[in-house]
Amino acid sequence: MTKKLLWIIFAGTLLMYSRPAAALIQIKLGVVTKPGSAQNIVAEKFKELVEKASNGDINVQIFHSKSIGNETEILQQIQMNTIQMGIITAGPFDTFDPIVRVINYPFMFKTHEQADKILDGPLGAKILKSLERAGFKGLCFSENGFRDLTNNKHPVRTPDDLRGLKIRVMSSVLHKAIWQILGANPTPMPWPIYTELEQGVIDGQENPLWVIEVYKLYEVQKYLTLTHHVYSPHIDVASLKWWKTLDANTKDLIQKTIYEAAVFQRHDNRSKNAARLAFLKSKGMQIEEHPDIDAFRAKVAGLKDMDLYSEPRVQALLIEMMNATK
Ligand code: EAX
Repeated sequence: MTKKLLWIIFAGTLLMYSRPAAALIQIKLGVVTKPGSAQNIVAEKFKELVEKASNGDINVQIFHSKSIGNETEILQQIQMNTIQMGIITAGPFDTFDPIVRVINYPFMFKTHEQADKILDGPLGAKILKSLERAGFKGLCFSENGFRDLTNNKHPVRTPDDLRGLKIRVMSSVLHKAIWQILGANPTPMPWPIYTELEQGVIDGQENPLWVIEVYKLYEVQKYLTLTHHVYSPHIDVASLKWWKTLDANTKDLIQKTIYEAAVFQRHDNRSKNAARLAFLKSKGMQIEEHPDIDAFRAKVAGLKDMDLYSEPRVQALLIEMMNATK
């Protein structure tokens, strides 16, 4: 063996064992909400699991509380790979890929178990796969939960009670259409919206119970109606551009740990709902627990025939999903 070759082997061995302590893969992960939120619980659990499973080779830095922009802006940064991952509510995805409207179709999912079965199964996989055309690697679904309505004007039991109510909705064509067809006056706005509610720029909003508690919306909203009108998942995504640079083992590890974090968070969220309702009552919210859901459902029935579902692949998946969730 030549001296030179020996030297190369020696140097190579040295390099292998003297790897710097810094992580090999840095992941910047964006969520729009604050610590204690559903999205942050997924993010923190994922960080814990993936850093441990990779022995520190992967490091996750979480950006929360709008520190890198609203949800649409985070998604744009993920497309460009300036941010590698995000835990983002499905609503604002619908301008990037209309197929996401299928999972946000009102009254589609009846139970948490059904949502899990569909979203973790082949239909959910179709949606995750479709996101590649917009530059996202869809990894899995965690949850915001079933959305309920709050407002500060009067109790709401039927769609007739919505007339004239100014409701903040997510930046989503579908969510705006839902509240328009129900007879309210919807305004899309990015999250958060406490000040707008406080100042009366809007009368109400719709979100799962954890949001009303964590963001203290009970301070500025008197009436809560358990409409459960939309099951609202988060889509846990990576930048497709970035994803393509990873080796198979790293991809597996990320895929496995993000899913574990998602399942952990879904259960965590569901286990707290009864206590949240009691808490909101104790804070003086007036709660309509049994609104006329059939009337709400009848009002939104025409949505499936509207333009926002007209693209053939979107329409086809909508029908498939409706049949699977009957
Ligand atoms: O979790 O903008 C919204 O209403 C979303 O639900 C937000 O991510 C809060």
